[in-house]
Amino acid sequence: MSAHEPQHGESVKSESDLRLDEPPLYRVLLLNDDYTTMDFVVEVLKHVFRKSEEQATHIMLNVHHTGVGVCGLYPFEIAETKVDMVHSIAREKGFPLKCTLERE
Ligand code: TYC
Repeated sequence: MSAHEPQHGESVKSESDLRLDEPPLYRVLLLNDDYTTMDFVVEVLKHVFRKSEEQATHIMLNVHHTGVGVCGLYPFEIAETKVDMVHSIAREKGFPLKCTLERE
């Protein structure tokens, strides 16, 4: 009997077994640029990524200072949709704001 086997008939899954039940997650990364306004980035983080004003401001300033920042972790199709939403609303307002995906 392995160390991971339950003792009294109950079913216990190891962390690696649990991972098999879940979809892989993707980080949505926001990239800095010199033209998009800080206010617009905060609005995007609030509306597309459901961040509070405080969280959104924190993420925006992190991107502004380091060049890149994490907006959230999502299954692939949701992450991809959010990237498309950011590009679409930024283009609408004439901002070059860019967003990318990265496997967790
Ligand atoms: N660097 C921009 C400015 O000074 C602000 C900014 C922050 C732009 C985050 C993009 O993802 C970004 N207006």
